[in-house]
Amino acid sequence: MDKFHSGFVAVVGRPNVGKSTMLNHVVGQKVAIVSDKPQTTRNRIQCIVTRADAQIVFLDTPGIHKPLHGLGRYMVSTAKRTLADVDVILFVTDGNHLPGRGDEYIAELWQASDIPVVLAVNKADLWDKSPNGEDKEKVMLNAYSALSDFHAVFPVSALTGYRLGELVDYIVTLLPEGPKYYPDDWVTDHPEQFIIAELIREKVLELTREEIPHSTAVVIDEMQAREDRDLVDIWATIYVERRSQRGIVIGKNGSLLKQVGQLAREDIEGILGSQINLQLWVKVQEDWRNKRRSLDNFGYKLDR
Ligand SMILES: Nc1nc2c(ncn2[C@@H]2O[C@H](COP(=O)(O)OP(=O)(O)OP(=O)(O)O)[C@@H](O)[C@H]2O)c(=O)[nH]1
Ligand SMILES: [Mg+2]
Repeated sequence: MDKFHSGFVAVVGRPNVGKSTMLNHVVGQKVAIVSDKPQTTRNRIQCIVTRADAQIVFLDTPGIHKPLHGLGRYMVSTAKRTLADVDVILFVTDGNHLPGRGDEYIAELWQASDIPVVLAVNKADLWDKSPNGEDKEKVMLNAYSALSDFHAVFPVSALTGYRLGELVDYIVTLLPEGPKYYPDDWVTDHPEQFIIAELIREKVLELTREEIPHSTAVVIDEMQAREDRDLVDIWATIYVERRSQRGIVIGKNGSLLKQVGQLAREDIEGILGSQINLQLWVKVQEDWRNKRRSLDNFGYKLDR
């Protein structure tokens, strides 16, 4: 029998380039939340792909940026530390824009290591393929390839799935022989409560703007299955940083909070496979992004 291959792949890049979208597509399920706002992912999120010949554990990371507060420092540190102990690094970039200082900064992070780095230039679906269109593909691939010494370069689209299969096949060739770390049907090793809190946060991100998405944290207070019927009660609290934000998240007559609850409920029911009753509260935790104890309580805890 052929040998089984397995290993860990750090997925890094600037915020908003499509790392989480890509991993959800590869796994075939929403494991990591996604939004059109930068700095959506805050923790390292495992996305597990198991095939007959291999198991790949992708580690989705927060977009690397210049941090302005304690939460940002936690996020960037999480992303950087993920680079240390993996078999492959997958560098994801936005092929709709030329490389910037942020990409250059990230490409320097692995200069001293000998871990193979694969470049995925994402959002290829936005390239103009008309006969008279400029050859954006060539321009972007050349510009990003010049940032570092890459093992391979793939133009991909996380949205359509364009060439993602090839990318994954290639990554498998870089993995060592190894065991199956997780059972076949696992897509992540995060507890259900983590995913549920993230899905609620995703809906707040989707429905709000400016500072609110960044000021929001979600905590599951309690989760309990009813004994007499197929229903799970979930109590969760959405934390914001200021009173004015609380009003916005609740909305006129509670309308925005209701929308958050409805959208989140649909997603959560899909994951749990049972009906849920979701009760949401909104509370103010002043300036929590700069307070160590709040960061710890919300799960943004660095080993110090
Ligand atoms: N057109 C297009 N849009 C994409 C593609 N991949 C991702 N996006 C969009 O880009 C935005 C950011 O996607 P995310 O997956 O949240 O990006 P991320 O890199 O995980 O961002 P952070 O978690 O903030 O670091 C979303 O609006 C996605 O729909 C793609 O291949 N094509
Ligand atoms: Mg993300």
